Formats: sequence, C-alpha cells, structure tokens
Amino acid sequence: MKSIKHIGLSLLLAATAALSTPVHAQATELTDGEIRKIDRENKKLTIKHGEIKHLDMPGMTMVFQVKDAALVDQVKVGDKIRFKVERNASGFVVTELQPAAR
Ligand SMILES: [Cu+2]
Repeated sequence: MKSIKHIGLSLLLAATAALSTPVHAQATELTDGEIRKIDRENKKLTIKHGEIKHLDMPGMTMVFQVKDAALVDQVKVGDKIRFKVERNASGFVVTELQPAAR
C-alpha cells in the first residue's frame, strides 16, 4: 500500500514538472539589435540584429514591423536594444523592446 502511494506521488510530481516547463521558451528569447532607421508613420524599424535562433535567422540588417507605435517612440537611430520578435502572416513583428544592458 505504501509503495503504491509513493508511485502515485512521483507521477503527480512528474506531471507537474512537465506542465510548468514553458513550451515556447525559445519564442520569447531576446535578440540583440541596433536601430538603423525609424519609420514611425508605417510602424517599421530597420534593425541590424544578431542571430535569431527561434526564427532560424542569422544576423543581418532588415526591416521589422512593430506591434504598436509606442515601441517606435522608445528608440532613436543608433540605439542598442534587445527585442522580442515573432513571425506572423505579414512578416516579422517586434513585440517588445528594451535598451541593451551597458
Ligand atoms: Cu533578419
């Protein structure tokens, strides 16, 4: 009886651990970048970025859409940033950004 209880508890702990592991951990990884151009009107940023592992993309300079205009207002050309990017139907979208640690 005692050992059956113990097995039950072990399974419960294993299940809990599995559930609490983030499934999309890679999708939220921050990417290093530097602002090259700002297009506020069209909510676009040109960013020279490092490797983006979750999108399988090497470092390059490219144009990103931004999720909302407030993100554009946080930066100026030449700023070093860290940002989150997602791929959607219309392209690559910056969803979050922050100044790079100095
Ligand atoms: Cu790129």
